Amino acid sequence: MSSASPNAGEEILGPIDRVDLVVVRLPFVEPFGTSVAAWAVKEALLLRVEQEGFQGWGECVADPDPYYDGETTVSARYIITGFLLPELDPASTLQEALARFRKVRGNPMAKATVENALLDLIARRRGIPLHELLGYPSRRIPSGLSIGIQESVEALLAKVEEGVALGYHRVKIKIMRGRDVEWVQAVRKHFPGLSLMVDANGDYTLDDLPLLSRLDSLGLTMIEQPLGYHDIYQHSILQARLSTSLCLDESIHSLEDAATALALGACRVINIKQGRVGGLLESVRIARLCEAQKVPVWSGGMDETGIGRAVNLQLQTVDNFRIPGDTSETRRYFREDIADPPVVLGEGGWIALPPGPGTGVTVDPVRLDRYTLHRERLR
Ligand code: OSB
Ligand code: MG
Repeated sequence: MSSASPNAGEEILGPIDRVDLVVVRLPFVEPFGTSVAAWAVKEALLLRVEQEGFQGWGECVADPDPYYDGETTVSARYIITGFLLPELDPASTLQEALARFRKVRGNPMAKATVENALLDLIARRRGIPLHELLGYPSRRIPSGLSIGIQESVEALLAKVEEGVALGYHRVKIKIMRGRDVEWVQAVRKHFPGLSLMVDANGDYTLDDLPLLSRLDSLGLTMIEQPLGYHDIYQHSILQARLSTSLCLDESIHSLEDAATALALGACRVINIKQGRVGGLLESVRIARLCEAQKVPVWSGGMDETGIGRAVNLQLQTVDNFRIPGDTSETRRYFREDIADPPVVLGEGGWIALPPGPGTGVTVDPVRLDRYTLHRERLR
């Protein structure tokens, strides 16, 4: 196992010359739906920090609505401007700044936005890629598709077919009450050997055990977040009743949550969304805790623009991110994106990290302008 660079957080931050918040809204190629809601556009809060000509970008994974998580673009702006940025002291290190963030309870998505922007800036001024700053060598990244709720079984089969043809390493399909067992059975029947999983985004309860048991015989690699979005304990009861691995997403907001889930046997896999757990450094800690207990992790997506998508790629160089995540091509979501290069599948469905310092992507100012809803200069 490589060791996370002990000095990733030991850089003196120095004075930040400029800080901007930008809200972008990009149309999706097609709406993306979960059991909870459907989104037709990607609206995201971006944080840009500039120092001596170097830029760092952070993309907040919160939506404008609280339908995935309680944090929103508006709450994140409030926390970032009112409580996180004021804690940044030019004379302190990143680690010291993050330690001061601890007095701000919750709000991991807001914290991750600031941490991402600063890590990107630090990596760029050092002239190294983000994965190197974290202490991990480059490697090729497996691909994975997340298919939103579809209108019919036929539509779902067509989407799966398309993903398989493109060479995705695994397919995840969203399920919800009324669109579950029969739908998954149909996919399994047509694609017997496919690495297939489902994500319920918390749509079921323990009363649904008979239904969930029917999913258990379909050879799924895992069932993601079947029960309540904040629950760990009931998942431990369900996991004991199923042979298929459960994977927690929404319920895990920190290293402590992950430790609780593992101790209770609530899941055998964890979906790490770096934004949901408060940033890359907490993600690395969770990945290591899981590795020590032989629990695999994977990188979850929040249908990010090119900025967040690149961060998720960099994170997957960390040991224990061995299984495919929600890591799909940019063009599945956006006809046009704000950062280059786009994520594309290469030979065998593998994805190459973009070369270059920081996240490896560059924000295009013209396209950024085109999709900007509003911006504010904070410094
Ligand atoms: O539950 O994993 C989820 C997207 C938005 C909200 C919740 C989820 C998702 C995804 C990831 O499934 C989609 C992607 O980034 O490809
Ligand atoms: Mg999920």
